Amino acid sequence: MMLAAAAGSAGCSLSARSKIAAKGSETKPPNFIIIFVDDQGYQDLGCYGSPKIKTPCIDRMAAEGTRFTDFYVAAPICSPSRAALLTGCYPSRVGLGNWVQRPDSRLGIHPDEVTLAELLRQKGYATACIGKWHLGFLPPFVPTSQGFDYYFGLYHNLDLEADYLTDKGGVPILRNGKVVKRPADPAELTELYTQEAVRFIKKSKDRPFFLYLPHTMAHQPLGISEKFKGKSAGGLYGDVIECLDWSTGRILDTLRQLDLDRRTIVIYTSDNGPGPGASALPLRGRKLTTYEGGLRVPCIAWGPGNVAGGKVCCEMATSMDFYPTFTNLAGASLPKDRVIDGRDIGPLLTEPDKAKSPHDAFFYHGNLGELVAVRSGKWKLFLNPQPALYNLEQDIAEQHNVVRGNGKIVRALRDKAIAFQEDMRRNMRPAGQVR
Ligand SMILES: [Ca+2]
Repeated sequence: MMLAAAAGSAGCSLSARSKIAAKGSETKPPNFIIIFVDDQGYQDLGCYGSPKIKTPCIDRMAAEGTRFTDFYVAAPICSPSRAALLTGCYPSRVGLGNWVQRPDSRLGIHPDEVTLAELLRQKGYATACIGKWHLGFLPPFVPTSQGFDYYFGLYHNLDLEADYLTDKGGVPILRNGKVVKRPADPAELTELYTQEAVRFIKKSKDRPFFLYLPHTMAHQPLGISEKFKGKSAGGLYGDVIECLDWSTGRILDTLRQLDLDRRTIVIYTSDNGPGPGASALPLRGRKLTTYEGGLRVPCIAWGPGNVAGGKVCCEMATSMDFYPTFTNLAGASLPKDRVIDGRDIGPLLTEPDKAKSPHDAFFYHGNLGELVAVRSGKWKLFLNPQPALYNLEQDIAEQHNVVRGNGKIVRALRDKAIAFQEDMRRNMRPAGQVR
């Protein structure tokens, strides 16, 4: 068993509490909620072994659901990771591998891409994005142009980007494109988003819905309200995570109160690894790197009756997989005229003990979209500047380069990378661009 799988709290090793049952999921397709926090470290939840930060609501979510140890996002940086989640593709596939969408960016997801929100909306889902968008702010690229009926939040980051916008009054909070407040205060955002999310769930309770909740926290600059300030042993960052835990608990409680818990699948994960002050232990590296700490993130799937309870899944899965998985669960059809990199991980959600990863390989891209490494099974090969091979099963912290004596494995992994690049060259699509 991998170290991370053993590092959980007692709650995470509970035996299955809820047997898989079709009940409640027969008549209507399930609702989907993706809670996509920002820059959270692999270890920064109780159920992933945090020594200081307390997350009882998320730990309970893990105890009632399935916790992934080998879950990857498609980029170690915000915007490409979000593009991958919503298109089911590696960021380079859709022309968005390069850094983030800054306030001077003219790019966004191409209107010809069919986002997860668009696919679900075609099946009658109510769709909302509440939180940090970061995928372009020009009219064709905003959430309400990309399949979301409703949007509340920030198009931008609050760090350096705020400087670009200072002379305009800073980064605004928007509701469907209209300014609600300017500038946004990081201390208020988690609670505001939560309030909006609960309102959307209540309003949409009688129809299938998709809620995408990309929190602005825990990205710098951190902020926290008086209610949560100084509560965590993990400092300001700990306070921020404990507030995200509270928020997640509010959402799960709302689902239970409305009797939607058996009809809803909730995902909790992060867009990339941690920034300064957070921990990806036992992984090496952090945000912006292609060590495990940059792209391997916590991920919990919850949905009594739809997701196995009390399980830890050590199979490889990715954020691109929700696109085909949720599309299939909703009875919608995937676009057939293009490559989709995500795979249906439905079996990992329902039978994590038996099912195998649908991925032969995962490809690690850097923050400028460059292909850096490939993983297949337990082996990870860095391709440049010279090959470095790690056995992640024995060496989760990537400390021992075992490239010597493993020429056959190195060649096999390199072949996969070359084939992937060839395919990418043939089947990549442009970003949307406003000139
Ligand atoms: Ca991020």
